[in-house]
Amino acid sequence: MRNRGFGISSDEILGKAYDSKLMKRLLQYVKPYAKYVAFAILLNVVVAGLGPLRPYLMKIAIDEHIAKHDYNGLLNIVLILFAVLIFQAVVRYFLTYFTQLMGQKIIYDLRIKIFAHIQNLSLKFFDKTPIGRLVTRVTNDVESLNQLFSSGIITIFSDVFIIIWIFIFMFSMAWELALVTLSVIPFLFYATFLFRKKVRNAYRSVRFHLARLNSYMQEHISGIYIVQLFTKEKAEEKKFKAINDDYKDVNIKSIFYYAMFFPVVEFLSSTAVALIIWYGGGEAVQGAITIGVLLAFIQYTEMFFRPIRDLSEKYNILQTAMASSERIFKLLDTKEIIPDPENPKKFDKVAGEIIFKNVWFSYTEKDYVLRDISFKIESGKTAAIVGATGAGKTSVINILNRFYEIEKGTVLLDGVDIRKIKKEELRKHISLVLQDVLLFAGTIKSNISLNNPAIGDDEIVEAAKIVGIHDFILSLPNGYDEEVKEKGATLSGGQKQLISFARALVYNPQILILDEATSSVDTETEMLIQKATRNLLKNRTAIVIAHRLSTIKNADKIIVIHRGEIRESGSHRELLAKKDIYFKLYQLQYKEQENFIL
Ligand code: M5T
Ligand code: MG
Repeated sequence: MRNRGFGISSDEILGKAYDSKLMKRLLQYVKPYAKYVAFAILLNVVVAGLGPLRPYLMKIAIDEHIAKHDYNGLLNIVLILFAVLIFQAVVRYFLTYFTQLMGQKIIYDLRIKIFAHIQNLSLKFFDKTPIGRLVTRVTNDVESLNQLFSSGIITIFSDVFIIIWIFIFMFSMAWELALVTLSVIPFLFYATFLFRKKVRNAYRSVRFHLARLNSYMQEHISGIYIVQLFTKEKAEEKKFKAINDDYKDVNIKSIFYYAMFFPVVEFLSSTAVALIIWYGGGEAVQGAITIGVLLAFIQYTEMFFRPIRDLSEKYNILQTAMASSERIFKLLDTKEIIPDPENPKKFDKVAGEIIFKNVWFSYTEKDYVLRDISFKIESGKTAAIVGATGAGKTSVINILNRFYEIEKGTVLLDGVDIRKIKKEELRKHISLVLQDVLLFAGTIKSNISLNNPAIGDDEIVEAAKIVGIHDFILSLPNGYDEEVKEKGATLSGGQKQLISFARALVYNPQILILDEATSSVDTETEMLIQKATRNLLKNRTAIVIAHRLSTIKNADKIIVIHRGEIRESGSHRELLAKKDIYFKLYQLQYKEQENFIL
């Protein structure tokens, strides 16, 4: 299992609530939808303008018409009010629709960009990055940006606009009353300030514990086999319970601040209203202001507090989005990509000669896994690599495919340094059957062709016949269209291997690599494969890695690797004659087989 830490380090960062650099970068993704943004802002301004109009109309209705017993005039105002309400509803519909549409379009682009980027990263990156973290980038983080675009940023415009608008109405109606409303503002600012500070910390711990919960879940579900095998369910449940408890606690804590904040704002706004009734009521009694103005003020005061309360909510959206975008950009900035050359060498056809020249390589920059490896495989020949577990056999192949970059030395394909060949071109000529077979969710057919449209059905069937899995596939209820579950869960190890074998074949590569390709099939199947392989290897360059020496006896060259170094190489006969490592290995296995037979 690859390194799977708790994966919290980067999920935990909580930068500034507003970072102009990040915002500038984010806006790049909004740019293609500038028209939507302009439209949404326009609609927001309209909606914001319509709201404060209502108390004003009410004031006119009371002062000019009700107070003067003007029934017809009142009816007109009511009709206008009604029209305003309907108009407001329609505008709101468009507003919601367009902002959401814009948000979805932006994050759609972003998800594609992230996915494409992740796919091109070097395997070294995946060795140290938990999968869950990458999934979070494409899902949660992108989603919080959606919130920012669809409800955060744009509605801030309308909130600010509403506040300004209410100010104008209030001051033009009665500036003294306006000042009374504003008297509670300092308290409100203070409450908001405290709330933001507390919530920020709480939010940080919520994210931290959520990341913990996620990685724990992920690791246990992917390792469920082991958990059940060792009947660890109870113990794991206990550990989970502890993590779950922590998560619940921090959530409750953050809810506490919300639960406190909203009543406080409510209380302040009620206080402001009470002040208006007290002071404004006095004025009205003295005839300094009209009843209509008093009622309008009460409504304005209530209206005034709503966007302010919402602003703190938006502040959170902004903050979350900033943290998310920081993580997304960090991922997009990861340059752990194995570079393609500027002027790549093109091949019409490769002959398939492979040369390793003094190659040094390590996964961790500390211990060399391969030391000074040099060998040559002539085109069309078969080389076998043997050696103990962990000797470095798979690593040789990882390098040849340029999944990893070497530290020193050169690898040549037909005399050309593989760093001078585009990765795509290089890998086109190489087929690989791996130790761990990976099947994707799809059909048997799509797993053989990997959905390459250039590969026809007959080629797929032909390949399946050669590796001897055709009959098995036909015996399935849906034949080649039988569904394969994720990771090929419905197939046996050997069946999966044969399918991956057909996959390698169907691409008709000049170079074929088999890494333990025959290790998990029964003897009969193995013989079948061996027969097919012999045909297959004809006129191709091949590298075969197998623990069972009987399978590689016929190789043109056998390379013996021990702890990352080549200790011997030559044909089966030559190596046996040397009576050294290979000889011992062979004897050991030979004896084992004899024992087995006896
Ligand atoms: C050689 C280390 C591994 C071993 C050494 C694939 C891989 C290997 N290693 C890493 O650190 N990260 C990796 O992703 O490298 O490993 P190998 O080349 O896989 O050995 P092998 O193929 O000869 O072994 P086996 O068991 O397949 O016969 O020290 O830890
Ligand atoms: Mg291996």
